[in-house]
Amino acid sequence: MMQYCDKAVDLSRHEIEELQVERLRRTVERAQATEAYRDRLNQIRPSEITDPADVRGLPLTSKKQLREGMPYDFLAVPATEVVRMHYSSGTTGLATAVYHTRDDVHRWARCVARGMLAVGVGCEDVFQNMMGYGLFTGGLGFHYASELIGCMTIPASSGGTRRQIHLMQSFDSTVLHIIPSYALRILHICAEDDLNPHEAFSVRSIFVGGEPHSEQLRRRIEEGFGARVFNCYGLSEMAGPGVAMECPEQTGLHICEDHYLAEIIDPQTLEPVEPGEPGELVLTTLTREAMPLIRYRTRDIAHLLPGKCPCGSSHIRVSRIEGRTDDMLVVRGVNVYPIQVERALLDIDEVGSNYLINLDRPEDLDRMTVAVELTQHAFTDEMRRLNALQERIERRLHGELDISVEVELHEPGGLPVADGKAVRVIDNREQEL
Ligand code: DLL
Repeated sequence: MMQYCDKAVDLSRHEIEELQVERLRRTVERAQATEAYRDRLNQIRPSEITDPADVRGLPLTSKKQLREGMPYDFLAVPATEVVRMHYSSGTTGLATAVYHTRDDVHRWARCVARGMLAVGVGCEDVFQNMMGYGLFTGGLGFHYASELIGCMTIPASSGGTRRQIHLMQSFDSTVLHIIPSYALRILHICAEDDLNPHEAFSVRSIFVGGEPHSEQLRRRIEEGFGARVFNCYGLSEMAGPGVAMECPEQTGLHICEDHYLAEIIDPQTLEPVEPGEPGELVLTTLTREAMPLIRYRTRDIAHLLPGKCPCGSSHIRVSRIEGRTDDMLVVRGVNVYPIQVERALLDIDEVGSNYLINLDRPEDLDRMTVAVELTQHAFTDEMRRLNALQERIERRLHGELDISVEVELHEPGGLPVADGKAVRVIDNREQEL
């Protein structure tokens, strides 16, 4: 089979910026035709946009506005041109729909394919897609890309862990796409079944994304499978996976800058942060026809990594997602991000593959309890050592978070596992007020 190739990956900085200006003008024109943006953009003359930074003169778009504009206020094409919709469940509030024309679907596939090609995926690969197919974008987003490249594509979807393992063994899957917390679940089942993934599987590359995860979690998956793990970022509002993906250097994720214009703003002042500083990632679609979005506030916290990557690509890199503006917990007045808990826990060898943060408020005082699964080996240790381990984990969490935390130790597999994205926090404080 002829290898699919993507020329946009070689664009120079100058070429990228030229394209961005041209496409931003076109995006504003398209948006001006929608109910949602008509009034908000009526002062803007697209021809006066001469630099990508001019995007800052345009209004921001929030999830709340998307919700208010449901079902069709953001639609920029006649309904007959829409070939697909996805629906983002969202952990907070009502879901929102995103629409695509046929070309939108193709462009989305090309963004994902670019990231897959960058790390060496080719038509000889067997690609097992363990992300949910359906309204969630993780499954279909990679499916079309992998077929474009010419991989034999296994649309395994999520769940059914032993069937997944059976498929990996039967068809010698070489590339996986998986929610990171679910990858640990697979490793856990392998351990239960006495299966050594290094010997049983032929996997060499794994794409993970869809939920926040730490570098420590990536390393655990890499070691467990004996494969390289590449981070892939995206959100339904921007199509889905493929907004930004890691290259073999693994020093940040390259944004497909010919399709998305990225900014980082201070979520409080809404002003741009200093280059390289963390803040809220704001994205503008540059090529989407059906549903152009201008300066969409992702609520994801990250920083941009200016400068050329050793891989040669001029597409700017964004850091791993460091948290969300809406997942910050305030515990006894201290700001805590769930990802900090993960970082601290997974540095400890005895900690297994799952954890859960519980918050409640007995006697009007916030209490944070972290339920931690241990490895089989650690869990069967004598009581005295388990007590010492519990104290060690509590001290480590205190060091990372600056608040005292109670730790409960659980046996491997003892905590609930979600079918899709992991549920890491149960906050019962509101009900108790
Ligand atoms: O999760 C799209 C996706 C699927 C991306 C599969 C990558 C792989 P949503 O369901 O709309 O779309 O959720 C988007 O998930 O705003 C982030 O908070 C989080 N997220 C997605 N990818 C990553 C990642 C998909 N690589 C929300 N690292 C986003 C951290 C991620 N968080």
